[in-house]
Amino acid sequence: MKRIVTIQDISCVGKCSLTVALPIISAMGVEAAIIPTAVLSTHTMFPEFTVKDLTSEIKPITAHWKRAGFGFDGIYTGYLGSFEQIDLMKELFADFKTEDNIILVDPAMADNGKLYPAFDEAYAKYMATLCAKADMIVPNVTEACFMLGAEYKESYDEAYIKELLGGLSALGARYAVLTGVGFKEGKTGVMGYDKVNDEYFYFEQDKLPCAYHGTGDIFSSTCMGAMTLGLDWKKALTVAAKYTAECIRITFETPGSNTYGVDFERAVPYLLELLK
Ligand code: PXL
Repeated sequence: MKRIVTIQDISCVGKCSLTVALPIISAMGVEAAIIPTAVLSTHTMFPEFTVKDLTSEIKPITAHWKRAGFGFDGIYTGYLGSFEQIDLMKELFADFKTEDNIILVDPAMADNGKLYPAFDEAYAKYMATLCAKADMIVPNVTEACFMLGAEYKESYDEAYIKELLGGLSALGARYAVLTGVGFKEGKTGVMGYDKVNDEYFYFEQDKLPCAYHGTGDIFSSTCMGAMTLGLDWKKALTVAAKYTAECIRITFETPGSNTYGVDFERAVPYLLELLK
């Protein structure tokens, strides 16, 4: 069985980071080892939340894993909390990267033109140095702009997106992927660039008139699972985008659904269909 390790926070209520990565990756038939970087009562989009930082546990955990000889087919980082945690992830990559495994970095830290409450521009620039060490990176347009110091635009053309992809790709990862990319009214999608084959890929879907937190984490978790299962990168992006869209659709169409995260649980059968 394939095994990945994912390193991000646990937001106890909120359906993001580890509480979506674990169930999704497990449902895909991939073992998910975790390192929780912090425990929060909810994600940081709630008006109030508690945080217990777990940075001091990271090194002891990875040191034990090294002694035990554990290896991983995938390494996936999401929301992190500090410069120190970014540095620890660089060490973890150096310790557990092999020729065959894949490192996916989701620089989860911003959306809709704004950084999340816990972060500033210096953090975003530092996150770019972690992206440099990945095989695949999956920022949204906001995160890409903060990392590259580029102007954030709400409406744009393909040239703008390709320029951002060029900047991201120059950081180092083979696959640079931008999520939430729409060129037409009512459409959204994902666009990626594979620098080894000098190839772009765009997959577009209908955009629903709603937005939820945690959808980026659903996309990256699915993408990590699919890449680990050996799907071609374009197929992995397509599966991840379709599943994310279905989670959003199910949530949007159910009166009374929570707004803090999507009902990804109810779309798991659809995800498994996509993998057949
Ligand atoms: O990637 C979403 C996310 C994860 N973890 C925490 C968050 C958020 C988004 O706000 O606050 C703690």
